[in-house]
Amino acid sequence: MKFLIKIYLFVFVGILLSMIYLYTLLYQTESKLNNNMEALFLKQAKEIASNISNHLHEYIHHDTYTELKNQPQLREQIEHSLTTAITSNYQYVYILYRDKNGDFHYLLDGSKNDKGEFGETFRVMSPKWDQAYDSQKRTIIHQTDVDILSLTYLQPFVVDGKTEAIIAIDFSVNFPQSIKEATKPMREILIYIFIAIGLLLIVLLYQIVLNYKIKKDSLIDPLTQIYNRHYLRDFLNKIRTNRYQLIMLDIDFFKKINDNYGHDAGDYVLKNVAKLIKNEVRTEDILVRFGGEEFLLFIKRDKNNDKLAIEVAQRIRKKLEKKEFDFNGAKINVTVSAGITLHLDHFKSINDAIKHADNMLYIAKREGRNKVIFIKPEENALRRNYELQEINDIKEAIENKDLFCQFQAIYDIENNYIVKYEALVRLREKNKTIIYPKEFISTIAHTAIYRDMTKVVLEIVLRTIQEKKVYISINMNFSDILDDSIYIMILNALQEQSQLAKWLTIELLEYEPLNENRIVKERLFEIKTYGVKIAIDDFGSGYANYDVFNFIPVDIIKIDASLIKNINKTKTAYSIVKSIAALAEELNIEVVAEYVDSKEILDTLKILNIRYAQGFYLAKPIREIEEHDNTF
Ligand code: GH3
Ligand code: MG
Ligand code: MG
Repeated sequence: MKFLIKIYLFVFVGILLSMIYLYTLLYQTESKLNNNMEALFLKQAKEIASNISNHLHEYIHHDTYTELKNQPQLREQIEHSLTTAITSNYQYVYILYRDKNGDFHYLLDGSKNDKGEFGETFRVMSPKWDQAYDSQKRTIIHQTDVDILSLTYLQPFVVDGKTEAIIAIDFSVNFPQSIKEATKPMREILIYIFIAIGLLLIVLLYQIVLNYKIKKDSLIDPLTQIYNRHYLRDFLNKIRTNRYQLIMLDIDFFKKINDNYGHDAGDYVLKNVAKLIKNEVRTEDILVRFGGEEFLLFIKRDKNNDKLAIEVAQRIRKKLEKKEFDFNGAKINVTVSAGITLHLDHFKSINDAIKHADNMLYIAKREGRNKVIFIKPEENALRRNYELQEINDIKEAIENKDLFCQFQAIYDIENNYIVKYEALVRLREKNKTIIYPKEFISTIAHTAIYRDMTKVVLEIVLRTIQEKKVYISINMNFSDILDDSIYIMILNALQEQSQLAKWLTIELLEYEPLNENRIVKERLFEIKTYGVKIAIDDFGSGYANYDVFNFIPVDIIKIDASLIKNINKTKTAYSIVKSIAALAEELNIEVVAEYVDSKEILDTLKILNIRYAQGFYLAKPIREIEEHDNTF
């Protein structure tokens, strides 16, 4: 773009200069021609005047005026010779004298028309007449008409050192005008060319501005009016990475704003968050809308402050935390999480540096959101690197389909047969070791990876039900149910394969008293209408929260491992299990005991009339379920 403007300026200045040059050239030619003409006239005039002067000297001896006055024939004779000098260009040739009063009078006049008579007064207009008379020097008087070259040549006639008269020759020719007329077409062509080029340049300039604007618009996000990803690509090609620090910002729980207040409110918040961020940074910092509600901020390095990006991110975080957005009366609060890359040049590529900021952002999300995370060069480096490595490995494993399920049988211990399996997610690492969920779930909780994982497990479970015709339990938590994409995936699967529904149980892993109870409740009821069963996992851990029965349509409760483990050891555990079993019977809810790892525990459960159990004593998780002859 700048290059185009340079060329444009270059052409513009070039044309302007050449026009000025052509114009001066024309002007110079004109005045040169005029000067030449003038020189020619002066040469001729000088000759004529000298001839007349010589002629006069032949007849005049002392007093010119008196001698001429007394000799009319002499006057006639000399006047005749003056007349011979008259041509169309030299229309007036005459001789004047000055009287005592300083007035000029005709002595002789060779003119054909308007002839001045002897003694007739001649009113001089220029002081040069007197100068010529007094100085006895040849003098030229220029007339000022621009179109006609008009000069008067004066030559004093001196007898015995005294100025007796002055010979005057008028030259007039409309030469300048003829030149002007001759050059007129050229002048006009020049003007036309100038106008044409001017118009062309205006059109060109308009095009350039238009192009520039279109290009600029295509680089600006229409909603937030900040740069978009197209710009980012250009920008990344241009920058020297060591000049910047990088902040990746993401609005926390933004989806809830859309869900609770509508998409317009979401847009409004997004726009104003962008504005707020923009106000917190300098003009040399670059803000890009990286994704839906994710921003990339390139902070120009400050040599004296290595932590500038951290300070800026914290400032933005705090400002946003305090800010309340008012959308049509709704008061909306948001927070942001930020991940930072302080040293872009420590990475192989700018993309790696961005990925690093993204990983930091994941950590900020996982550690509770409304946080700014960067690698502290000192003590935290090892831990963070380890976690990052982990996140990346998990991400990679999911992408490579190295995620799989093991299935643990749930027995009917009264009748001693398998009623169901619980799907347990596993990760196979690069070195083929198997990783268990408790080792990685907390690392990826609240990240997109977690969501992807849930989806993969759901697919595996549905496929296994289809293939093996067995009842399977899948683990989910509230946030899975609240996640639109997971919820929609469940509904789609149930609608497409409604015969699968009754084979599926959803085990809700955690009971969080969230504000979204209403949404979870509605969604669970909806899922249940297809025939899916709902189980409460780890029931009785901590304090059994009976409130759960008020809003979740519970079919099954799974008694927490800590109670089962201690069932034969402490009276409390035994009593709690017993009361849970009684409660379940009262509410017509099935009970499953987890973690049954001995015959003693199994026997106690039987005594307590608990019908279903699961644990190492009964069966370990297996990779493949044998095909059952159950029919759909
Ligand atoms: P987290 O704290 O983990 O970042 O949760 P979140 O809900 O903010 O993140 P998530 O990525 O789950 O959801 C982002 C949502 O932003 C999903 C999408 O519908 C919404 N979104 C993306 N672009 C726009 C937009 O231009 N306008 C509005 N109103 N919403 C948008
Ligand atoms: Mg977000
Ligand atoms: Mg997001």
